[in-house]
Amino acid sequence: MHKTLLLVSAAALSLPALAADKPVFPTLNGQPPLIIAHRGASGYLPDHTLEGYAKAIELGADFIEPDLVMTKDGVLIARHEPNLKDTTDVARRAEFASRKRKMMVDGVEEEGWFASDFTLAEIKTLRAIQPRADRSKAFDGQFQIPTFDEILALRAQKSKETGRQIGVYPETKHPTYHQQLGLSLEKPLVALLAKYQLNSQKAPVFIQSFEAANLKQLRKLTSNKLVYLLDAETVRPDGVVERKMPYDHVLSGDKRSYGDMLSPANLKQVKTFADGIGPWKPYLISWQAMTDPKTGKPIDVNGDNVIDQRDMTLLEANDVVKRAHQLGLVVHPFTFRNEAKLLAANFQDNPAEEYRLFFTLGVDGVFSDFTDTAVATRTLMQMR
Ligand SMILES: [Ca+2]
Ligand SMILES: [Ca+2]
Repeated sequence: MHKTLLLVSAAALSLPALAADKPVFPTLNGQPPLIIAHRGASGYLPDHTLEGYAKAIELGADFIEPDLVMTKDGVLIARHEPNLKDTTDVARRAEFASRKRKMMVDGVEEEGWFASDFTLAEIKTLRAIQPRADRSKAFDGQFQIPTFDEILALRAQKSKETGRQIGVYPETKHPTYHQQLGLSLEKPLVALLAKYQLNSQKAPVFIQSFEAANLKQLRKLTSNKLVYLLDAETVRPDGVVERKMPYDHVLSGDKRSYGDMLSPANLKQVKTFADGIGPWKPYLISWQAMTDPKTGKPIDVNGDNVIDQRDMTLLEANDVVKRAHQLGLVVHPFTFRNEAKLLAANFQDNPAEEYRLFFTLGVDGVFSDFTDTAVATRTLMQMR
């Protein structure tokens, strides 16, 4: 066991060196990478609130990132899931007890309270709560659920106040599910962007989706830039990223997984309907566990009695960023977080090292829960 520990601490020191002859940020346009405030300032305040987005802007975010679902009366609101049970106080509201039910979301049965069963007026009586057990609950019950309209108004106001053009990076959540409910997200989304003069290719906007079919629909409705998100189930102990099927592919009988979409031929196809990709981090730099040769199970390398990211070591970066850039696609991986248990052994509990590695690789932006850490690391690298 001691030998294993020695091996890992040696590996932990081996982050790629910065080559002096290379640009600091080898992005597609040569500009520093964008800091995208994932769900607002979600490391500090409950996800998807006006207060959270305002805080992220204050911390220096280039873009704020609302996830969009729809109310019963057809209003776009910001929530990570159509199911309100984990991010609002709906479960504690006696007046809504009878709304609890089961629904199929992308082929998976869920129980809870669904946005599509509530009017906007009802949604406005709810308050946001922190969904992650390891983050502060101090702000639970204080903030309302914002509409996309309110978010765009905040963006306009903050752009004026700060003199920076704050970008907006809306995601269509479960677009097929919403279409099947008769609550399509696309046209209201495009109309609201137009209301705020953001409906052009040059506007500081990226629209993102986990469904290629949805991006193809959007391409016909808008000239805004589009980003194809690539999810996965997990990373196996040997570093292979586990297959996950996009729901639109499941419905159309397309056998390609998200990972398959990164092959040279498929990435060329992605370029026909998107301006960029938003891959889960291991699609660019994977990691592996040290395994027990007898059981094949991961070993608790740092000896803290839990197996987590700190027991994983990074593999070499692959060529996805390079190939995407050759096609003219930007690359915005997700999600960067400060918590030590979410950082591979190589980063030695320092989230700045993770940003540094991905910025050096040439990513064009990062989805971050901690805008301040991302901005600070980018600033330090610029001063090199
Ligand atoms: Ca999102
Ligand atoms: Ca451990």
